[in-house]
Amino acid sequence: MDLWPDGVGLAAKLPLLFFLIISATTGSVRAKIHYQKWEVAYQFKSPDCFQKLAITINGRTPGPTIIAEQGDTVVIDVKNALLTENLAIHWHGIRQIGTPWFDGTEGVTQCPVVPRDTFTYRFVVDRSGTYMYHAHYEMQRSAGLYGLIRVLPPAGVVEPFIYDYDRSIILNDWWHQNTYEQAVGLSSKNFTWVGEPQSLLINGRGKFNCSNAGGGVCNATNPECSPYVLTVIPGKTYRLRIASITSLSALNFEVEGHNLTVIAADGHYVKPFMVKNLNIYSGETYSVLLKAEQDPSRNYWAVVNVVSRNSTTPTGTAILNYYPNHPRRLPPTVLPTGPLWNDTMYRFNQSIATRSHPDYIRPPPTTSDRMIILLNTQNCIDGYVKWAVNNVSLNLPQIPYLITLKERMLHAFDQKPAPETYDYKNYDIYDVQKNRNATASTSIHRLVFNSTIDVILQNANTMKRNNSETHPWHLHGHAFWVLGYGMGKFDPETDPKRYNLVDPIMKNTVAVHPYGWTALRFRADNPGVWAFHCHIEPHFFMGMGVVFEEGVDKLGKLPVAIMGCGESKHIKP
Ligand SMILES: *[C@@H]1O[C@H](CO)[C@@H](O)[C@H](O)[C@H]1NC(C)=O
Ligand SMILES: *[C@@H]1O[C@H](CO)[C@@H](O)[C@H](O)[C@H]1NC(C)=O
Ligand SMILES: *[C@@H]1O[C@H](CO)[C@@H](O)[C@H](O)[C@H]1NC(C)=O
Ligand SMILES: *[C@@H]1O[C@H](CO)[C@@H](O)[C@H](O)[C@H]1NC(C)=O
Ligand SMILES: *[C@@H]1O[C@H](CO)[C@@H](O)[C@H](O)[C@H]1NC(C)=O
Ligand SMILES: *[C@@H]1O[C@H](CO)[C@@H](O)[C@H](O)[C@H]1NC(C)=O
Ligand SMILES: *[C@@H]1O[C@H](CO)[C@@H](O)[C@H](O)[C@H]1NC(C)=O
Ligand SMILES: *[C@@H]1O[C@H](CO)[C@@H](O)[C@H](O)[C@H]1NC(C)=O
Ligand SMILES: *[C@@H]1O[C@H](CO)[C@@H](O)[C@H](O)[C@H]1NC(C)=O
Ligand SMILES: *[C@@H]1O[C@H](CO)[C@@H](O)[C@H](O)[C@H]1NC(C)=O
Ligand SMILES: *[C@@H]1O[C@H](CO)[C@@H](O)[C@H](O)[C@H]1NC(C)=O
Ligand SMILES: [Cu+2]
Repeated sequence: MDLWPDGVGLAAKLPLLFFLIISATTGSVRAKIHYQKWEVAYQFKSPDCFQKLAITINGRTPGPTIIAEQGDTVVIDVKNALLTENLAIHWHGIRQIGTPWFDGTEGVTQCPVVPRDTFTYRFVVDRSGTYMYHAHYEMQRSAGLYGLIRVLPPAGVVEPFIYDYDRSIILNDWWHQNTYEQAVGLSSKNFTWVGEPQSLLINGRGKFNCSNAGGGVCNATNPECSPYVLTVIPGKTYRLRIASITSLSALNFEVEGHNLTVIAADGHYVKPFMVKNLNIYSGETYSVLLKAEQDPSRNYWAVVNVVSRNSTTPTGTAILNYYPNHPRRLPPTVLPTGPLWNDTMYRFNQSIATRSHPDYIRPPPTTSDRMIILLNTQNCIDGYVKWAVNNVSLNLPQIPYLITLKERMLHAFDQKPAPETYDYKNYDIYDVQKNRNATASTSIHRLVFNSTIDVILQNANTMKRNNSETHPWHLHGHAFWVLGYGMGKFDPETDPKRYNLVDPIMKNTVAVHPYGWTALRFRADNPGVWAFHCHIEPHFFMGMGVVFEEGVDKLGKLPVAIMGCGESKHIKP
């Protein structure tokens, strides 16, 4: 009953046999090319029973799952059929080694794809794991352009866990207002917040209460909004690849009556640990194992609840169906409500429990060359509400950085280096900022190629008294080591002494908890220009991000396809 062809993993049940079969053929195995043709268009959809325009890929939202093997090449011809809207698609978690121009980040690595144009993304999936793709142009992601990328290990490589079946679960939040209503509200002097999402979607399906639909078209029996059903065979073990692409919400996933064993995060194997509830932030992926060993005479709820915000959004539901029960038979129980939304320590604990699997530790460099401390604050600029990092709110330039840096069009953005720390001795992270005025800039951080960079994310109070939010930060082009988390203000003298240099997990997205800090380390060894930003769509839209440049001089000629906006249209190929 899965939405997509699934079922890899039977072979993993018999690792020895699997290994023998594959190793006999390894000599002839070649990296494959996976080609897809996508048409991106608006269509009326009812993912939560309420009809609205959604961005679809070949008529679907979520879009098709890309399944490839480590080392394969993925080629996607994307036709922009949005009629009146530009487009760019980011391959979240794919490092784009050697192809920074196909990262799909409008304003950073490419000009947008204009209506009627076709843009071809071509990249290697160099690491097994669960990844995502989504729009990276203004607030387009929340209109429905998203999907999963599943990269399998090379043939013959056995993973450090055993399961029978492999299933994917992608989580999202959903508004009935269109993306423009939200974007205009955020970018007006009369700041207007769209409010909490109407629904949470599990594999693109939610359930809005149609009695509250006002004048909108809402049909509770529309098959598009029938809940996702995960059918399990009693006694079998399921690998669930859970991904969150939410625009706003931090989520908590649970399957009633079943514990989950966390085995992977963002494409890296985790030292297994068991949870009843899994916290997952936008931009993260986790693999968990679920054993179907409860009373098989009934079905169970699989649910998501919002955490970290005092949300009004109802629980998102799916059904865990024990075969041969009827898949639509509702569980006899009330919906699980998840942990308390404000239980920060509970979520903090999951973060620190996430360590590298002992057999797969990639030791981090023991020292770093540079420490960048990024204070996240909510600010005002000329009467507009913004988010800022060290008092600078990121404005994307008209011409993408990759083009201007490579072509040395240095007038095209602010050449002053972005600030790499704040006045941490005097700044009170627990209080509303006394002077909320910040500045907006296109400035970036230029990194010495192949140097080791530490980034400390420092959280603080927002403009509202006694309020600090969770921000999941996502780094393009890299995986980083997560060296530590703390509550309160990071102390650059003492806290680095407590870093975990033994078994840190590597990730591409990590949360900074309310009033807390998170320390991460990466090597600037991937020539290109890379966004590092809060994955909450409205936060990035309001400036919560920075940009890193490294080794751009080592890149060959840029593809002409990424150019065409502003002055870049005059560049001769
Ligand atoms: C501000 O925006 C809200 C919501 O869009 C609207 O109801 C209100 O009239 C606006 N106020 C002003 C002063 O424009
Ligand atoms: C749907 O909303 C109506 C009106 O607010 C309410 O009476 C009803 O109980 C709701 N149904 C469910 C399933 O929550
Ligand atoms: C709701 O959807 C069902 C299934 O597609 C259809 O049979 C029914 O006529 C629809 N109801 C309305 C009021 O459109
Ligand atoms: C889940 O794990 C907890 C803690 O180890 C244990 O007490 C509980 O019995 C387990 N529940 C199930 C359904 O296995
Ligand atoms: C959470 O929201 C509810 C209303 O939705 C409100 O009654 C409650 O006071 C809020 N709690 C906090 C801690 O803000
Ligand atoms: C969370 O909010 C509830 C009220 O909604 C309150 O009773 C509780 O003390 C709060 N817990 C924490 C950890 O702040
Ligand atoms: C967090 O972990 C600590 C140490 O293991 C434990 O004492 C505490 O109860 C946990 N807190 C929550 C809220 O889970
Ligand atoms: C903040 O900037 C506004 C102009 O946007 C100005 O009127 C105000 O005086 C500034 N506030 C402070 C405390 O400097
Ligand atoms: C931001 O800039 C304002 C105005 O210059 C200043 O008062 C404030 O202290 C700065 N905040 C930070 C975090 O640097
Ligand atoms: C990058 O640095 C590492 C560690 O110092 C070194 O082993 C590697 O050769 C360097 N790579 C390049 C391309 O300079
Ligand atoms: C708000 O935080 C301050 C400390 O910064 C604390 O003294 C106060 O009690 C808090 N107020 C509420 C309503 O929690
Ligand atoms: Cu954020």
